[in-house]
Amino acid sequence: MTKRAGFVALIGEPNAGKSTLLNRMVGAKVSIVTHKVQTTRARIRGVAMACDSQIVFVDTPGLFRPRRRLDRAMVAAAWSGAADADVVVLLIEAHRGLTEGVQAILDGLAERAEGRRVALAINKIDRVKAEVLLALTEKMNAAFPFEKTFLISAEKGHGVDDLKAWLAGAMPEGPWLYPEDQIADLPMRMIAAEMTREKLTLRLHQELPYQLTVETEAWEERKDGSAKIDQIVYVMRDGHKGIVLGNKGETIKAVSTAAREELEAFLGRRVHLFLQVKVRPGWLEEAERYSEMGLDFKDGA
Ligand SMILES: Nc1nc2c(ncn2[C@@H]2O[C@H](COP(=O)(O)OP(=O)(O)OP(=O)(O)O)[C@@H](O)[C@H]2O)c(=O)[nH]1
Ligand SMILES: [Mg+2]
Repeated sequence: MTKRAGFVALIGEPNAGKSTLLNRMVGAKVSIVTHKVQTTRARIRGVAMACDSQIVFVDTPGLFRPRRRLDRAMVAAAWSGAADADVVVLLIEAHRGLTEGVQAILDGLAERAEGRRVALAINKIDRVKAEVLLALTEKMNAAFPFEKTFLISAEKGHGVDDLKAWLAGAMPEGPWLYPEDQIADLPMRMIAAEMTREKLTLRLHQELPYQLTVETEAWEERKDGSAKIDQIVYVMRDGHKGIVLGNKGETIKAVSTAAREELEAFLGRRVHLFLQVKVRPGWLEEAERYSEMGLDFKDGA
C-alpha cells in the first residue's frame, strides 16, 4: 500500500461553511461554528483518514476586506494556509453565488496560491433548487480554472464523501504526518477557549462577539479524573462586561454551562469551568492576545 499525506486548505468568504466542513471531514467538532461571520480566527488543523491517505484539513478564517488589526491578522493567516497547502478548496455558498467577495478571492488565488491545485466546493446546496447549480458551476469555472467542482452540503453531508475521496487521491505520496488516532492539531487549552467563545458568540448580539477574546488561564488535572479549567473573557469596555455577565450573571452562567457540557463530551470526563470577565480596552493591540489565538501580531500591522 502506498501511503499518502498532505494538507488541504479550506478557504472562502466568512460564513461559507468551512468549519462545518472540517468538522464533518474529521468526524468531530474541532472548529467552532456559528451563524455569524468571522467566527474562525486562526488556522485550525483537523486530521482525516481516507483509505491510505491522511488528509490534514486546514480551516482558515474567512477572507474579507480587513479593517482592524485583528481582521488583517486573520486574513493573513487564511492566505498563508492556502499558500502552504497541497490542495486548496474554495467554498462558496450556493444561494449567494459569485459575489464580489468571491471574485476578490479568485483574484487573490491567482496571485497567492500559484501552482496549487484548486478545487471548488459549492456548499449549502440544500438551500437552492438543482437548476441553480448547473449555471453557477459554469459561471465559476469560466471565472477560474478549477481542477474539479463539487456540489456539497457540509451540514447535511451531501457530496462530502466524493470530495474526500478525490482529495485522498490528490495527496502526495509520503508517510503520515500525525498518529492515526489524532484528530486535531491544536492545544486542548485553545480548543477549550474556542468552545467558550462559540457559546458567547451564539448568545451575544451585534458587534460584541468581535470585540472579545477568550483565553484558558489555568488547567489543572484533578486526582478524581476531572479537570479544573479557568478562563478569562477579555472585553473592551465596562458596558460590555455587564452585557457578558447579564442580569444577575445569568448570561455568563448559561455560557459557562453550555461550554462545560461540550468540553465534558469532548474530553469524556468531568470538567469544572470557571469564567472571569476582564475589561481590557487595548486587547486588540496586544501581541500576547494574538499569540494565544494562534495568530501573528505582526501580520496585522
Ligand atoms: N443550510 C446550510 N447551512 C450550512 C451548511 N454548511 C454550513 N452551514 C451554516 O453556515 C453557518 C456558517 O458555518 P461555519 O462553518 O461557521 O462557516 P465558516 O466558513 O467557518 O465561517 P467563518 O469562520 O466565519 O469564516 C452556520 O450557521 C452553519 O450551520 C450547509 O451545507 N447548509
Ligand atoms: Mg469558521
